[in-house]
Parts: sequence; C-alpha cells; structure tokens
Amino acid sequence: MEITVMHDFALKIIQEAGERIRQSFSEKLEIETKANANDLVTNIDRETELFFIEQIKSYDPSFKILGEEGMGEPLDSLEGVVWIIDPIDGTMNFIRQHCNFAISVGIYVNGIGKLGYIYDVMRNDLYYAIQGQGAYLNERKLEHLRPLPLHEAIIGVNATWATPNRYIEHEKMIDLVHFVRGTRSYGSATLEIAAVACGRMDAYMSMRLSPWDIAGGAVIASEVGAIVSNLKNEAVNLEKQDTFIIANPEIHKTIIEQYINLK
Ligand code: 2AM
Ligand code: CA
Ligand code: CA
Ligand code: CA
Repeated sequence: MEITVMHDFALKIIQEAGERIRQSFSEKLEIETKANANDLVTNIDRETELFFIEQIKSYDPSFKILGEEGMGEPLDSLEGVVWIIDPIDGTMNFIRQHCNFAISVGIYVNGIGKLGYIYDVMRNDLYYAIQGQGAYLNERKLEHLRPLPLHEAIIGVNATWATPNRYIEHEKMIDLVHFVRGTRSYGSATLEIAAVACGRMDAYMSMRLSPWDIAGGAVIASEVGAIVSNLKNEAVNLEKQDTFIIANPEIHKTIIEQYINLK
C-alpha cells in the first residue's frame, strides 16, 4: 500500500466526515452519558465513527480500526495497518460551543505512525503529517519547533491540575503556573496537541488520555520535533490509557525533571 494513496483516501473521508458533522447541527442531537455525568457522547460521535468504519472497510477489509466509541471489532494487536480514530474529540465543546472540537486519525503500520490528522471541523483547519515528509497546517508546512525558555512558555493545563493529584504537588503547580508566561485550556486534547505542534502553545499535559486522543497527534509531533511521552517520560503506548505530555524539547525536560512527581 502506497502511503500517498492512503493519504489521499484519508483526506477525502476526513473532510467528508467533517461536512457531515457540520450538517448535523440542523438535526436534533441525542446526548448520553458514559463513565460519569460529564463524560458525554452523542449520536453524531457514533455515526461519525460508523461512517469511518464503513468507508475504510470497503476500501480495504484488511485494515484494522480502533475507535473511541467501540463500533469496530476489538483490536488484538498493532500488527498490520491500524487506523486509530477519535470521531469527535471535544464532545462537550461540540455540544455546548458548536466549535473547538476535532476529528483525529492516526494510521499506523506494524505500530509505526505513518499518517496523522487533526481536523478542526468548524475552522476547516487540517493539521496533518506524513512520516518523514513533514507536518502541515492546510497548505503551510509547519516549522521545526525552536528552543524556548519555560518562563516564556504558554502551557495547556485544565482545572483538574488544581485539584489534589499524585502527579504534581500543589505548591509546585502554583510555581509552574506563575513561572510560565500563560496557561490555556481548550477542552479538546487533540486541538491542544495541534497547538503545540504549530508553536501556538509550548506544552500540554493530561492525567489521562486514550490511544485515539494521541495517535494522530504523535505523528504530527514527531515531524516538528515536539516530544511526546507519559508523565514518567516513557514512550507513548497506543494500547492503553495513560498520562500524557507533549512539549517543546527543552520544556518537556524541565517540566518532567523539575515539576512532575516521577514516583
Ligand atoms: P473526548 O471529547 O473525545 O471524550 C477534555 O475532556 C479532553 O479530554 C477531550 O479531548 C476529551 O476527549 C478527553 N478525554 C479523555 N478521556 C476522557 C474522559 N474519560 N472523560 C472526558 N474527557 C476525556
Ligand atoms: Ca469521549
Ligand atoms: Ca478524545
Ligand atoms: Ca471522542
């Protein structure tokens, strides 16, 4: 399978899925809860994932698919061609804001990230990368990240970092948010990852992300020299939930070494 042929196919179905989501705003949304009252899913999350599965399986039935809503078959391993899909990342934003959500797709061959996509559906901005050929925001090639001291950084953290947790002591968190230039929280992990990849933000960390939150962004990150890992500085594992950080290299090192509890 030619990577560029697969890229053209991925581009086509991601844009089509985005158009279907934009059209869906004229229909009634069915909202349900998952693990807790703030963990939401809609019929559009499920329909979008089904759309991807149908398109991908009719293109090549041997392709495997891991999606957040579990509409595909369970994944036994990362052997072969695996599409890792978050049909809507930022479902709460989708429901409440009608913007600030994305479709995320990572295509892995025998565990190696070949193609990565984060599609900001309402802005019609597509972040993507082809392994070894660079990362893009629409037609613009993204530059390699330049070194930046932590005190000039904008970091992405959400409010859970202000609650007691085992990854960072409260005083250190206060130090960190005072020391950096600014903090942001977009409510869509993949858009925060995209923001780091294009240099709008310099780090983003989360206490719990799943493979579909990371798969597309990890391919994009590696093309611009952003570092991704869990908070123990171990390589990302696409077969389980874990902590997560993406950052400009110097800033990744400083946050992990000076702020995060590695125990
Ligand atoms: P989602 O919208 O696809 O669920 C903010 O909640 C960010 O964290 C979103 O990108 C969201 O993805 C992600 N996230 C990961 N795990 C989550 C969970 N268990 N509950 C809510 N959001 C989760
Ligand atoms: Ca979800
Ligand atoms: Ca998600
Ligand atoms: Ca989702």
